[in-house]
Amino acid sequence: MMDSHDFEALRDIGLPAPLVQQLALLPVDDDTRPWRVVEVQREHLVLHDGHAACRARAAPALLDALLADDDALAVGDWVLARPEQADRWLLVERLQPVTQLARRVNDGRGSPRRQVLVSNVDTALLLMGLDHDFNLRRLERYLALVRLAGVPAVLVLTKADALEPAELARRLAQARACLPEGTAMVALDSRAPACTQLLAPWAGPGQTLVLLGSSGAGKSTLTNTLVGPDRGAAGPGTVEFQATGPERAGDSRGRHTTTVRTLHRLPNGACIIDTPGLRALRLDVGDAAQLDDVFGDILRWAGQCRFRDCRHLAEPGCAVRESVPPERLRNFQKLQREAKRDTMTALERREQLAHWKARGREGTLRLRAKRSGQGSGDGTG
Ligand SMILES: Nc1nc2c(ncn2[C@@H]2O[C@H](COP(=O)(O)OP(=O)(O)OP(=O)(O)O)[C@@H](O)[C@H]2O)c(=O)[nH]1
Ligand SMILES: [Mg+2]
Ligand SMILES: [Zn+2]
Repeated sequence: MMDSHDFEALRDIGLPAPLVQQLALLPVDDDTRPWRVVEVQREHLVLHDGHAACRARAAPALLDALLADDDALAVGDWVLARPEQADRWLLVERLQPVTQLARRVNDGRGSPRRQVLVSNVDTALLLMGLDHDFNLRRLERYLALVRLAGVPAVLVLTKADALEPAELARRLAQARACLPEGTAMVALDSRAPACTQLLAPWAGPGQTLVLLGSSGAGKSTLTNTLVGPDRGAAGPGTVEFQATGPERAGDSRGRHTTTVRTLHRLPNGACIIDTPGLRALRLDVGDAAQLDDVFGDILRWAGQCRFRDCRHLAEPGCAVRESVPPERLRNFQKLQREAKRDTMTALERREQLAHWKARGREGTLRLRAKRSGQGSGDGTG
């Protein structure tokens, strides 16, 4: 077992109590030590132990075992590694994450694969620009992502400096209406030092935050602001300055400036993970019913629909359609369809395909019959 000194340094970079217990139970020899994954590159990983960083590669057996479970290493993970070469470590074990944010991505072979975005985060800051980036349907998707992972979210509306007061108030009210009860919301200028104060309630010592949002929302700008100008004094951690994207004339959409997820330390002992803007966010829903929890208002109104099995499409007496904004309802139904498609088994998928093909054939036959019917009608009439 490791001495308490090491635990203290690890706690400094966010090691939570349940994982301290997991670590204490693992057989650790003199060489094998606990680390946190602070960066995942295609060819290597960067680990940190609270004192210093090192490069590592993952043991193939570990990668295979994770892959078999639809799982993968991610920034924020706690791992065990031992020295392999002078300047490289071998990652041999991954501790079971307390939380994991994941999406589904198409791997080009039909069924979408689960991709882990980050592990072991206490709070997700969902960044959305109050400018052209402002999109409530996308916000609902992000809210669902974090809710499915059981991670509390804070909506951070950036570029508050760019709006007239009346327009600002209107957008704040719209965003507020989309948030589940109890979800906090702040509006700020990511470049302003005041961000540190505004986000302090979620950035206490030992806390890990992740920044999520589309490209250009201001994630790297906010990371730099929170890490502060005194980067060296922030102590160990990846303290490189995060490159930020240029401001574009006409619109302020980003250009995918950040390409990898990286964990940074804040001066007060919290950790923050900067991420690249996601081009597509397909939810990783195990069961479509899980979405009910994200759209709690829809579920509540559904209890008052006239028909018990109301699908809120065209049924009379539908309380949901009367009370929920139509775009929100459509988004909910779209996410449900996606989730159902993703959770279909290969057999169900084949059956559905066969069904549609048969419908297509029937349609063609009907069309032909109609045409030939018309043809004969012409001849006799
Ligand atoms: N006026 C204003 N500009 C901002 C604010 N936040 C970010 N910006 C600008 O928006 C541009 C994009 O910001 P980034 O921090 O690079 O965006 P990002 O979310 O990291 O984008 P990706 O790395 O591409 O995912 C930069 O030019 C920032 O200076 C803000 O609150 N107000
Ligand atoms: Mg960035
Ligand atoms: Zn209904």
